Amino acid sequence: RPRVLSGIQPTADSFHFGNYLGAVRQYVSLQETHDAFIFVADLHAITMQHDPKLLAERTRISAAQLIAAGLDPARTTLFVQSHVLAHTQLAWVLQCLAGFGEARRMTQFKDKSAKEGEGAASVGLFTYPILQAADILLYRPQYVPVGEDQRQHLELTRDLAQRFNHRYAKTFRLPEPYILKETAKIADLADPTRKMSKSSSSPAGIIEMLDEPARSAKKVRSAVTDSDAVVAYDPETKPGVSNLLTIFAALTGRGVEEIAASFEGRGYGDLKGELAEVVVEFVTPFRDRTLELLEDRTALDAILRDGAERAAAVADTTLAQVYERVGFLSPS
Ligand code: AQP
Repeated sequence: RPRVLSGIQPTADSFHFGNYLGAVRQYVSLQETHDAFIFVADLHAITMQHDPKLLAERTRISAAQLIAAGLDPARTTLFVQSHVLAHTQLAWVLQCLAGFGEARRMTQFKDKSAKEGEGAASVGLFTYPILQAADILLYRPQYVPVGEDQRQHLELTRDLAQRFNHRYAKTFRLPEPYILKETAKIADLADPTRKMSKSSSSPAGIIEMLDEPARSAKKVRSAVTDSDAVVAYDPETKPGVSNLLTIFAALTGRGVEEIAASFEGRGYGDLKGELAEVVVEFVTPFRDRTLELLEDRTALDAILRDGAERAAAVADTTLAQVYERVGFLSPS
């Protein structure tokens, strides 16, 4: 079975629809046909200022949401990034291979550091894509399911893998991004020209999977659209309506054109009303299941412990090869 790997950060109390539709849903469907490794990226979560009292809890909440979304920990190796030490160890080797200039070109760093000013951003935020490259390369996956915003980081990962293979010996597989066109970029409901994002969306722009379903329904009903009142799919000229149709299609398994056609002669109010119902039907059981999983922390922690053991068995083998090829003296 081909292998896939991906991670998600525990930086909020809930995943949002962008995380779910852009990434998590693909993890769940890919586990049917692939050997899947999915981790909660807690090391990445400290690259920006964070509250240590919340991090462990959010890590558990993230794992519970992944299981509630349909990940089966018996089939998928589900683990916490900081539990597998090889991630930071390989990251160091890759940092020594990466150019300062190429790391500087990463647009996510530019965007995220712009808020506080580059000087105030952590070095960890700067080297984040290199840790991400280590996360991926350790497991030698064929595919990495992500949203469009991660494409550039995947390119860097491939460049570093190629450089290592060329400089030392063929060690890493070059992974391909697995990006589903339809849901690659879920837009902010209040500002549909931007992506839905936990750090930059306003509360009205983001649907959180664990929010009160009635609140999410209200956000859908107040989503920003446009003034021509024709339900049609055209992301260029009608980003708001098209985003609603994208979410509608993803949650129902229907096509955007077919949904748009079913609203012929009706207005945006009808589209929003029906989508609000679809959203409530979808998030209610998801939320119940997540809360139920969080009630048994011992069971959840045991799943993560088992996942970390399975992950470390793979990661440590790769790291040992890397250390040897780089020329480190073996401690034994
Ligand atoms: N709006 C989105 N549309 C589609 N996919 C998205 N992803 C995030 N936003 C969208 C995908 O979700 C996965 C997990 O993301 P992450 O945990 O790395 O968080 P992120 O990318 O940092 O998520 P945010 O909300 O965008 O956070 P900020 O605002 O901090 O940047 C990834 O595969 C991502 O592509």
